[in-house]
Amino acid sequence: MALDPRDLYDVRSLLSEEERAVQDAVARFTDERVLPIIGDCFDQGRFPAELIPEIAALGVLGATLPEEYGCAGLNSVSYGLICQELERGDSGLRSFASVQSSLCMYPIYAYGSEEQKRRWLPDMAAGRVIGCFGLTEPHGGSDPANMKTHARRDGGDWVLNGSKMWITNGNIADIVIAWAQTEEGIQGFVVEKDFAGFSAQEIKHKMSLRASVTSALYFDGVRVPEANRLPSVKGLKGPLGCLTQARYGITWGPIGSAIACLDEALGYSKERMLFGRPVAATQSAQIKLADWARRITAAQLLSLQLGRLKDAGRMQPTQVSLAKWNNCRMAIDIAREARDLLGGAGITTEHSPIRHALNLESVITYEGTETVHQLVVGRELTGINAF
Ligand code: TGC
Ligand code: FAD
Repeated sequence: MALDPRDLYDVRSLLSEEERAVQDAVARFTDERVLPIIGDCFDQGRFPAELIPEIAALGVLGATLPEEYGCAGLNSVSYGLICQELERGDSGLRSFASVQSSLCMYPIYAYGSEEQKRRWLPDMAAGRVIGCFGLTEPHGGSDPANMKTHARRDGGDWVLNGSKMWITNGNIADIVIAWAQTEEGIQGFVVEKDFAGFSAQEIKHKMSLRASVTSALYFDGVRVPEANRLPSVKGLKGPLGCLTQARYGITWGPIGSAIACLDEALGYSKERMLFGRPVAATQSAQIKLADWARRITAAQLLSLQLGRLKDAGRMQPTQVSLAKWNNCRMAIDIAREARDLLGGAGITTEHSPIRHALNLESVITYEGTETVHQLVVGRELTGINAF
């Protein structure tokens, strides 16, 4: 029996029926609704916001949160498969879903009051309220402990001043999960877009994640009621706890990008006739294709085991760092090499590898750069903090 080039080790046989059904539903959405338009969206620098209601209807937003808040109550492996299938379409769509689910709905769920959960989560699951996550600041995203944005108490309210940089969804968001330094340490606030003194400015001229909105956020004396402070966490572990959730999903996403590139280069190299034979008949092309399949297979097994550990409540941040580092590196290398195998045709958005390669420049940078994750693993092994 021929093996599936997208899944040489039949990892799919390790999935439950529900996990397969989730994967199939999102795969269908990507094939039918994303792939036909995404090259143009990337060209035009446009996030396809018209797809948000369909994404929400698939149960993607806040997928792992409980049904009592309007969410799908899926397990972490299903959430990973969602990320993989969305990113097979484009990293921008997976980014949208990661930010909404892991960086905005998760902190409201994990650190918010019951009232905050009931107020925001059902509307966020339905895509009626969009969130963004403001942690990174212009002077250095890798070191969020050096946070300048601050909030001070003023009567029953808080007053926020500062700015955030490189914020996904910034200009389309109804709420910001904004992290600010306070006298009691870093705290999270839900800033609503029409609060006086808040503004967002879209970042233009991006060569990466062009089908995604990225913004700078400004807080100029923004008055935030106490009811919008996330009460159950203080300190850097608040935002870092959200990053662990999002980074977990990002270990799966680039597998989708890499599969898209393998698929496309495989098809192209079988058709492209050079020196009287298909490019796929050359040893150098086959070695490349085989090497990509090897790296994709390893990444699939890594993320699946990570997901099983997460569902068993045993996942550690260092394990997430290793998988985020490995899988982003795997995917960006494959996307670049697939672009090469397509020759000149590989430089336009008619084919996906260059789009994926450019997107992955962001994916390997955000949610902790490759260096940050290497140093997290190094710290775990040696017990020495080299940051
Ligand atoms: P450190 O001393 O290690 O830790 C401070 C406190 O946090 C706890 N902690 C974590 N908790 C949960 N998950 C993690 N991954 C955690 N890592 C640390 C830790 O236990 C401690 O708690 P406590 O109770 O003892 O206070 O902090 P550090 O300053 O040494 O951290 C170093 C470092 C470099 C690892 C950290 O600063 C870091 O991860 N930097 C990278 C920042 C980053 O990834 N930013 C991402 C911004 S969001 C984004 O990019 C969204 S893109 C989304 C999209 O579009 O898809
Ligand atoms: P810097 O931290 O300035 O890093 C510069 C270089 O220094 C990197 O190569 C880094 O690896 C290296 N470096 C850092 N520390 C060390 C060290 N100790 N030793 C050696 N080298 C080191 N942030 C949010 O808060 N919310 C979002 O929604 C969001 N979305 C994003 C979307 C996009 C498209 C992009 C590009 C970024 C987004 N980010 C977001 C920001 C992202 O998390 C940061 O870009 C990332 O954390 C790196 O921070 P920086 O860009 O300031 O780089």
